[in-house]
Amino acid sequence: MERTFLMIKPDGVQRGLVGDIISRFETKGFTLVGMKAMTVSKELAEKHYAVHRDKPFFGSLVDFIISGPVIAMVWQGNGVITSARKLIGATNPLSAEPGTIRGDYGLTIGRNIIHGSDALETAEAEIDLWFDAGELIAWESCQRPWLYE
Ligand code: DAT
Ligand code: MG
Repeated sequence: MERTFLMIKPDGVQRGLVGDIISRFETKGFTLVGMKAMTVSKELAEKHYAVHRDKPFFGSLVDFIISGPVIAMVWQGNGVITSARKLIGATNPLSAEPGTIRGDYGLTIGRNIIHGSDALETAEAEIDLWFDAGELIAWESCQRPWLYE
């Protein structure tokens, strides 16, 4: 089953949005298979955003991610990578549709509340980067027959 890496950024934690955000993925039908509250080291933040290292916003992005606790999560389900990106909304919250997390809660691109992996390869790499195998659980929701035919 497909898995993705989601991370509620420090602004989402500080603003008390953790419960609402988790609820959106839970009620969609996805399964939470790993979660931890943590502060992020500079090294981990730089690795996670390595693809952006030459961008002008890289330094402020890393400083933001290490500025307070985050909630790192792995979610599982049919089409979860693309679906989670849709539930999250466009990178710039002002362009994100109402009903999406960023569209409902954000105002600026540098405070856009949550990260979600953008493709199968990045999801696998990010799960490996953020979690040890022993931190992920294998389980099946009792809702499964009512979510999948
Ligand atoms: P996403 O988080 O939607 O995958 P991304 O991978 O293009 O977006 O960029 C990673 C993060 O970097 C993004 O969530 C916020 C920040 N960012 C992106 N573009 C930016 C910009 N033009 N100015 C400031 N921050 C930016
Ligand atoms: Mg991205």
